[in-house]
Amino acid sequence: LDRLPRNIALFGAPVQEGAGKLGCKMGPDALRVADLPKELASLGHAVTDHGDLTPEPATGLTIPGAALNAEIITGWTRTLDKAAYGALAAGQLPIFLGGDHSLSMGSVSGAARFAAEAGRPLHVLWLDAHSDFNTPLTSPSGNMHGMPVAFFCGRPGMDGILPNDRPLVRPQDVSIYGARSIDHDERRALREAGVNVFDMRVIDERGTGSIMRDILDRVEAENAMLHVSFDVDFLDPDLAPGVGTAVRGGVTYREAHLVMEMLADRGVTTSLDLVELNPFLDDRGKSALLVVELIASLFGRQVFER
Ligand code: HAR
Ligand code: MN
Ligand code: MN
Ligand code: MN
Repeated sequence: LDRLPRNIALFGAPVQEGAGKLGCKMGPDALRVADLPKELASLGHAVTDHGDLTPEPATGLTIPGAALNAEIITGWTRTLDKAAYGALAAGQLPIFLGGDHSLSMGSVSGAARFAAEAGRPLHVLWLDAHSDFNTPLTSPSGNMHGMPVAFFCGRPGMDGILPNDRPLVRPQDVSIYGARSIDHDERRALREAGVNVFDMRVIDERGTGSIMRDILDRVEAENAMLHVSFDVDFLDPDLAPGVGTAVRGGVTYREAHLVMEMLADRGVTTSLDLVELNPFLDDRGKSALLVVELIASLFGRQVFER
């Protein structure tokens, strides 16, 4: 087991323009109120909260198709790409407190840029009810929180947001875990690209332990870096109602803890997003508190030391 103390850098990313409902911009503060920094520190990690980032101004962009608020999201993507790269280059483990899931366009791209320079592959574990593999040409909504996986895998249609020759993530290095809402064109594109999709039916059938073991064995075998992107709607909405796009039939309390505990056992996580928490839709803070509890498991809290 690897439970070394980490140098954790927290960055708030109060972006909500990628989602169809307002409220995600309160996410970073809700996670702070739920005591995320203190929980991480109590596990022995060094924690620095860098406060909230602000998006660069970005204008003059033309994106064909439906991409709502594309200039604001572009600004955030450029800011977050730099923050992720900079933190990793400084030997830190960055945690991005969202904010909607469009923020991963930047955080994952920055991690991919760092990994490419370090000569290591970047794997992505995408914990989500959705697969977020739309482009402006396939999106039924135009909401950019449904597009980040497509963006960092280099699907066409989002030119100019970051340099087109940037390091990408290989689709076969992405594992989507917890999916139960995939659009028609998205499904075909995921299959053609070779993204690993663990939908709820596969999770029911195989169980969390077997799937996570396979994902983590591959990370270790390839000496890959691992970006974990935690969309709160991967959890069942009875447990975590504070999300804008709830889909029933989600991951249970124990399944979610087991995902985190197995990640902690391997110590392979190198960067993390906490996204889609919408405090306006929450029930007395219960979703924020559950996220903090799960992140404590990811960073080493155990029921019984082994
Ligand atoms: N697939 C739908 C769309 O693209 C819904 C996307 C909802 N996305 C999130 N993030 N909440 O996972 O519009
Ligand atoms: Mn998502
Ligand atoms: Mn989602
Ligand atoms: Mn989605």
